[in-house]
Amino acid sequence: MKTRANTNVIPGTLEQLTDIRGITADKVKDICQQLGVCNWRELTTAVTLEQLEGIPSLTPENRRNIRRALKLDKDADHRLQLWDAMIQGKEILHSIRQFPEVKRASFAGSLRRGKDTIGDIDIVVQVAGTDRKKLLYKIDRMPLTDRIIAAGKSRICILLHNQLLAYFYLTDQQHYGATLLYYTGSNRYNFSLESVAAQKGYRFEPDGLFDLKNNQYLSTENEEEVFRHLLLDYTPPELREGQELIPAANQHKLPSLVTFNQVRGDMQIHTSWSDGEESIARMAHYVFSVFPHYQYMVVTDHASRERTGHVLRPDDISRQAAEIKDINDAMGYDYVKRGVEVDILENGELSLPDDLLKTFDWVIASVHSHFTKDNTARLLKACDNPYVHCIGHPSGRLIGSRQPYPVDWDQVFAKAAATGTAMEINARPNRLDLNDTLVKQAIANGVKLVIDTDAHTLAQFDFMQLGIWVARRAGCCHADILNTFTWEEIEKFKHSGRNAIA
Ligand code: DGT
Ligand code: CA
Ligand code: ZN
Repeated sequence: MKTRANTNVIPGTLEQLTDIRGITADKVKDICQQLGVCNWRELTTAVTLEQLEGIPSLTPENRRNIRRALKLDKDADHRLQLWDAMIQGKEILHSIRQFPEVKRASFAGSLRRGKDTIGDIDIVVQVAGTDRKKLLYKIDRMPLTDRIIAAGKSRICILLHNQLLAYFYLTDQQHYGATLLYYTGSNRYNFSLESVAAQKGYRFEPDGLFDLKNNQYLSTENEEEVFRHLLLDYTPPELREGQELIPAANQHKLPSLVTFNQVRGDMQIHTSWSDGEESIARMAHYVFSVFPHYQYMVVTDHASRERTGHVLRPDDISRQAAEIKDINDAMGYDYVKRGVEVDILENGELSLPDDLLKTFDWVIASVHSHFTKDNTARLLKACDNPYVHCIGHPSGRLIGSRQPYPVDWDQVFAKAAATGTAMEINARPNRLDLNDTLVKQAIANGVKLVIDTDAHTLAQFDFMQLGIWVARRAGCCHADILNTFTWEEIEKFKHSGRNAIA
């Protein structure tokens, strides 16, 4: 049984520190007296300055749990890739939505904004009634839960078996909108919402939107209601990274972001002709049935001199073309397009000669070697080749394991726009290349993007959603993304460049 702290000794809300696993009222008293902290802000500063180390009654585990509960235990080198966080987040949502106390639950934080890496999982939960003990008991027994780190009236923090932290923010029906908006962030975006709210006589808080005139919280059952009170258009989570779009949201000028349903086909796929695991026929039939809104899919096996292992050799090309023709004949139309991914060699030349390149429907040129040198010249030369339609994973980064190589992007994007060469948003979880910032720069230069999955297995076609997130965070609309167009329109783009289509 936990003892509540004596408020004569423990100032204000700091008694909530006893919500943290292993932190007794006596330990909170030690913290307050020995560090002289009186509120959460002072406590946060003291924890950041590692002053907890000087308190003998705290074990290392105590100190760690305090840092975890205050979100001060984040490690920039160990952020989870978006895909992995999404899989685990979905499993948590699936579990808690089965509890009768849970009326609504939604991702918040960086996971909802679709950032490429995630520090921790945030979930806003609408709970029925005030008895939250049962909920806590059930959360403790979810398959993914290792242990509960902190449990208070409005916030629960758990450690997952993989050491990731997940936070639940508990609210009710009337405050769900503002609470979800607050915990979706980002921090920078919240600061600007706080000042917009202040100008209108409100206070934007984690617990709701507080009306200073009437001294009460406004009812905000969903985020749309908060935006309406603040006289802003609904701003999708992906656009809530900074403050730049607040004026646009006020003047009805937010971009109409691209959606997954607008995608008409996947444009980078590897089959068993190179390093993929499935035949073309199996991939085609799978994609055709699982993604009914797709109208085409482009097979782009590696025709490489630099890769070891299985690649498409020049004398395979006509046999692969015959196989694709048979599949298309059976399907009744040209669903499968003939593409290829070639290497951009060190001198900027390509791994297939032009007379072979020009026989393909779609040619992706990618850097697969020399990842540390400045690759501007190689990319420029590849764009200049009239048979190259797209640059694959243009920056070369691998999240967590390889930095992007140096490139003068102003030059490359200007060249891509001038030559009508598309840039890829490769949606593999460890690539997400181009990233959101570079995509923003690319579209500002009039460059078209292609979002594709680089699928080597059937399950990897699901990565498309990650690429959509990158594009949306960059503010891309349908017109910026080539594979939201019909194949006929893509043919026009291939022949006449970016001005050929809207
Ligand atoms: P992460 O977890 O590092 O990937 O990034 P976020 O954006 O998920 O940040 P996190 O988990 O620290 O907090 C979730 C959201 O809660 C954050 O995006 C905005 C909101 N938030 C948290 N702390 C503060 C704060 O001190 N001030 C304001 N204005 N917002 C906060
Ligand atoms: Ca987070
Ligand atoms: Zn590649």
